[in-house]
This record gives sequence, structure tokens and C-alpha cells, in this order.
Amino acid sequence: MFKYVEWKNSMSAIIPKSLLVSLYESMVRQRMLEEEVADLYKKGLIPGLAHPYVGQEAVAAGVCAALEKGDLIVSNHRGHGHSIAKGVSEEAIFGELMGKDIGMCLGLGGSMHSTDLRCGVVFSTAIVGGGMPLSVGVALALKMDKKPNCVICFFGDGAANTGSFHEALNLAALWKLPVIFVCENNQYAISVPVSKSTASRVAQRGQGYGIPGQLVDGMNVLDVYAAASDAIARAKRGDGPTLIECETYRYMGHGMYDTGLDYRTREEINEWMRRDPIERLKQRLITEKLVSQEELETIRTRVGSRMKEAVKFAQERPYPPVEWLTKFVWA
Ligand SMILES: Cc1ncc(C[n+]2csc(CCOP(=O)(O)OP(=O)(O)O)c2C)c(N)n1
Repeated sequence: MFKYVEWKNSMSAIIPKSLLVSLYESMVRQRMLEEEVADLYKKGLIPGLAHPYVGQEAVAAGVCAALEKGDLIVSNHRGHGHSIAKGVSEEAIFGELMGKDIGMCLGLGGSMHSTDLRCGVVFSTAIVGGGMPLSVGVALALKMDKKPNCVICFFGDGAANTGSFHEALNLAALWKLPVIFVCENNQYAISVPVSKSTASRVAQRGQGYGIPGQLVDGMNVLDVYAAASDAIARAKRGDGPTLIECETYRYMGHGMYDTGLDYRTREEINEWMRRDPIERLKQRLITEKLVSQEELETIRTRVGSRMKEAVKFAQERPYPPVEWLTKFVWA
């Protein structure tokens, strides 16, 4: 009944080259950042957890590229890619993960509790499903303040099976709020496959609340961008929320501590990696002669050196003073 929404025809013909290049760069930045995070984690430099976003980059890149200044996002425990795509600096992300004073939350939040209001990252939450009702509150505030903006709520397929998903969709639909629910169906909630947890397509559930539900190839950044653009335009017209399900895959384990191989086969992982979003966009840009291989290589090299510099910078920063532990606590 539900099919992928196809935006493939000539998408690259109507997207300007500068945007195509920035979509590529955003995905490369997200991937290279996670490679550094994995390395820092192995060296014991990240206290706390970190959940890698590798494989899912097209979702954050495509959605955030469709946003305008003043638009907001609510992220979850797998949020490094969301932050990068929304314009947070590498230094602020590495700093936060390592608990340093230049972190997004001054090093006090860690990977799963990152906020950067200057970039529109309202917050991220480790409570699975917790971001959805809160994003409805953010959307209500935008509507009450008559702001022309919208909020994106990123969440996983596991979160789609919490009660708060249904409460959030119901209220957002009833009040026609400017929120877009983006489900990143990466096929697993920790080790539980979607086939063992989810009765229908997540996108299909939009129907129950009278809102559009779109199923998108989350390994294709142009499809994600197009779907997000439509949903954002709808929200800003005052027509209410949209539910987008992006079919994607996380290449690595659930967290940096997990190999991801106890509950998945290498063949399955390789199968998804053949649809790699970065490689797909790269091949398309080259085949359609929009960008040369050299230009793309230059971007990779530049991003790579920037990552190294940012890691070094964050590593050399001090930890926050101990008094900050209570400074931001309301009592
Ligand atoms: C309310 C709540 N229950 C359980 C957990 C433990 N937990 C952390 S991540 C996770 C799975 C989330 O899966 P999904 O929403 O699909 O996101 P993904 O990790 O696949 O990105 C669970 C159950 C939690 N953090 N919060």
C-alpha cells in the first residue's frame, strides 16, 4: 500500500550546484566526525555514551538543508549528525563529548544532551520518545508567537512505538502545529529489528491522525531533501504537521561500545552499505557532470583536516570549573 515517494526525476536539475555540493559536504562532515568520535572513544577520551550516526547522514543533511534561519530541531540520543547538519561547529561537538568548556552545553551535557540555541538545536534527549511531545510544545510556542518557522523532531523506529508518539501526533494534528516528525527507521532499536516490533509502516500511521505520511528512501539525500521541503512548506502555510519515515541503516553498533554484529549479519550490513548515501550522491554528481571528482576530493581533504584541528582544539581546552556543576541547576 505504501510506496517510496519518488522524487528522483531530475531532482539534481532543479537543485542548484551550490546546494548539491553543500549536501555532499554535510554528509562527509557527519561521517568524518563520527570516525573521530570512534577513535576518541577507543582512547577513553569520551566519558559517557556516544551513538554513531554513520549510514544515516542523508537524513540529517537532506532535512536540515531544507530549513531556513529561525527553524528549529529537536534531536535524540543519536544526534551528532543532526547538530553538524544544523550548523554546530565541530569544536563544540567534540568539546561537549569530551566534557570540555567549549562544548555545546559547556561540557555539562555530553553526547545525548546537547543544545545549541544559536544554531536552532533546541535540545536533544536520551529519553526514547521524549522529544516528540516536547517538539509539539516548541511548535505551539512558534504558533502562539506568530513566528514564520517550524520545528523538526528526529526520532527512531523504536521511539515510534512509544505512547508519546501517538499523543504528540494527535495534538500536533489537532492544533495544526508547524512540526515535522522525521522517523529515522534504521531497522533496529538496539538489537530488536523493526520486523519484530512494528506492526505497520511508521509512515502509514499518519493516516490515523489525518496528516500526510511519507515513506522516503533515507539513503538518498535528494529524496529526503524534497520530502522535507514539501513538509516544511506545508507546516509554514499553517496546514499542520507531516510524518516522514526515512528508511535508512546504521552501519555501526547501537553505541560505540557495541560491534553491532551479534544480532545482524555482515551480509546485511554490506547490502545496505552498497546504497551508501555519500557514494550515491558522489556518483550522481560525477555522472551528470555537475561536479568533478577532484572538487569532491578537495572537499574531503578540507573536511578531514578541519576535523583533526577541531579535535586538537577541543582536547587542549580545560574541563569546566567544578562550581559549574551547580551553577545551572535551578533550586
Ligand atoms: C524511555 C526509554 N526507554 C529505554 C531506553 C533505552 N534505549 C536507549 S536507545 C534505545 C533504542 C532506541 O531505538 P530507536 O528509537 O529506533 O533509535 P536508534 O537507536 O535506532 O537510533 C533504547 C530502548 C531509553 N533511553 N529511554
